[in-house]
This record gives sequence, C-alpha cells and structure tokens, in this order.
Amino acid sequence: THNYRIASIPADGIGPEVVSAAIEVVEKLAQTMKTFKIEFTHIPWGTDYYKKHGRYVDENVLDVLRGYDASLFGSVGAPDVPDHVSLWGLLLAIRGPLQLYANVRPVRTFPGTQSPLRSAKASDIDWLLYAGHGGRSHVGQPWETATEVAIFTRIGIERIMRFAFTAAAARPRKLLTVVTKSNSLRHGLVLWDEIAVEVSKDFPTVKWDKMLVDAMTIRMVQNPSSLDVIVGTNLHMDILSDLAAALAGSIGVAPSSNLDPTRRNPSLFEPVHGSAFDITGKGVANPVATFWSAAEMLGWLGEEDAKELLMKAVEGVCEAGILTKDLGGAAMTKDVTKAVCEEIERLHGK
Ligand code: NAD
Ligand code: K
Ligand code: MN
Repeated sequence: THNYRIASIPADGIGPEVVSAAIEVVEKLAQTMKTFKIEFTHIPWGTDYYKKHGRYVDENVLDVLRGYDASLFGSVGAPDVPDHVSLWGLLLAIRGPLQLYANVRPVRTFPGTQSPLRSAKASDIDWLLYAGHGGRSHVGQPWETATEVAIFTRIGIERIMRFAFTAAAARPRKLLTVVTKSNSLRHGLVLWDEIAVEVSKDFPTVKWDKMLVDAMTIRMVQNPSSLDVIVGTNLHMDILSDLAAALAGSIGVAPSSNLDPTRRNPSLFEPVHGSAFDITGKGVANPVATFWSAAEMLGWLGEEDAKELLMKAVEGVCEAGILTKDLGGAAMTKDVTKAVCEEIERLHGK
C-alpha cells in the first residue's frame, strides 16, 4: 500500500475549519478502505506567521513542499493585511515557482441542492496562470499612473491549451470553449486565439468554439448545458469560476486543483473560496469544497477508488439534506463532516 505524505496549509479565516474537516474525512477513508496510508503534516504559514516573521512562508518554501506528495491548502487573506500582500506572499509564492500552471476547477451540482444549473451536466473550467507585471510612477502626483501588464508567452499559452484540449477529448461530449477578449485586448489575446487554432489541429475529435468573456457570462446563465470544458486566462477564469460555482449552488462546494501536469513538482489542492471573514469561527463553513479538493488530490495521487468513495459519500449526505447554510440547510461544519465519515463507513460496508 502507498503511504502518502501531505503538507496541510490551512492558513487564514475559515481555512483551518475546512481543512481540519477534510483531514478527518480523508483519515476516515484511509482507515476504512485500508488500501492506502496518508499522513498530514501541519505547516503554519499564513497571516499569523507573517505577523511574527515578516513573511508568509519559509525562505526555503519550495524545498519544504518538494518533501511532500501534495499540499492541501485552505485560504489566505486577513482583514488587516492588504489582499495583494497576502495572496502574493503565500499562494502565488507557491504556484508560480512550482509551475502549477493548470488550475482545474470542476463545477457540478449535488443532489438535494438548488441551482439554475440543476439540469446541466457537470462542466470543467481549466485556467491559465499568467504573471502580472507592472509598475507605478509619479506616486501622489496628479499624473500618477499605474499599469498592470499581462505577459503572454507562446509556451505558457500552448501548454494550457493542450491541457484543455486533452481534458475535452477525454470527456464524453468532447466540447471545449476558448474564452477570449481579443476584440479589445488585441495583442496577448490574439496570440491566445492563434494558438488555439494551431493546437486544435492535433485534436480532431474535439468540437471547440471561441467566446468573448462578457458574452460568456450570458451563455453560462442562459445555456449552461452547451458548455463542457472551458479554458481562459487567470483573470477571466477567476471571475467565471465564481459565477459557475454560484450557478452550481454555492461557492462552498467549488474545488480546485493547481497541477504541474509534468509531475516534476507536487500539486496543490484547495477550495476556490477565500477566508470568508463574515462566517469565520462560527462553525458554519461548508466543508464540501475542501472534501472535493481532497478527493481530486487522491485521484491525482492514483487513488481513484478513494476519490470515488469520498464523492459518493458527499452526494449521499447532500441527498439526505445535511446541508450548511449556504446551501439552504442548518447543518454545522462538524455535522456534515460526521455525516460524511458515517456515510463512508456505510458505503464501504455494502
Ligand atoms: P470569500 O470566498 O472568502 O467569501 C465570499 C462569500 O462566500 C462570503 O459571503 C462567504 O461567507 C461565502 N463563503 C465562502 N466560502 C464559504 C464556505 N465554505 N461556506 C459557506 N460560505 C462561504 O471571498 P472574499 O470575501 O472576496 O475574500 C475574503 C478573503 O479571502 C480576502 O482576503 C481574499 O483575498 C481571500 N481569498 C483567498 C483565496 C485563496 O486563498 N485562494 C481565494 C479568494 C479569496
Ligand atoms: K482557497
Ligand atoms: Mn477567486
């Protein structure tokens, strides 16, 4: 049996609440199935760590993470630290250097929950991380200028495009929508469009189309079942994936994988949502997004059966109406966690 070592980085806000719930569920899975072993090591990076050490992560952050098979992350961001400081200090300090370039955000509805997308099939959103690069000059002057320049490289676009076409080719409907904004962004996004055409030639079975990001928001609401796999830039997909999550029921169920498809570096798994200051410490955070992220992690590590059992257990618990407030229920984080653990045992015993 495999013995996996996982870095647990719960960090800020509701991060520790949902990550500890996910660890409980995954440990239950390992004890029940006995087909794999898994050991979580707590890593204290986050805003408290920053206030103590003046930095969000260890200096040797990459060496630390390379000692694990994967990371399970919560959320970074606190009310008293500017968001760009916390985000670049922790999450983006990991994603870029580890080349976790494929950010995969599956979206689906769960039984027993309400959604405009209820009738639609599951869809995947895969997005590209680009490096923000810019500067400010003449600070405080009337002519103060700030620029935010997105850098698009052929290699960067091509690898995420290939990843998306490969994902689409593996799904039953084989549809891919390339999200763009090449009417107004006529350099980077035109290159993006050109590379989509080139890469598509290697994937004759995939039926693909192109969509401007603004029109895409309409299509997601009005014709969700016409979508299957979606690929776009970091900024566009960050926005569309929150919309997709809300359409699927709640941001509280949306998972994400930050993958290095070459498998040279350990990948990172986290819920799409952030620190959720408004509900921190109340015990009402929906842990499903982190359960699903942990399931994706198990699948990535090769434990497909464990992934499937965990997702079946989550479905069963939703169907039984054990839902947190964001999904219209009254269950607490710990109620959902306990119910998923019991469902794992029940399903495994069948
Ligand atoms: P958010 O995702 O934290 O919250 C948005 C809304 O969704 C809130 O009303 C919140 O209560 C609700 N929500 C989020 N997760 C939930 C869950 N599991 N269960 C129930 N309700 C949930 O977004 P925000 O308010 O824009 O950001 C708050 C902080 O989190 C900021 O500092 C931001 O930078 C940070 N953030 C971090 C990440 C990350 O670590 N990847 C992602 C997004 C935001
Ligand atoms: K997160
Ligand atoms: Mn986001």
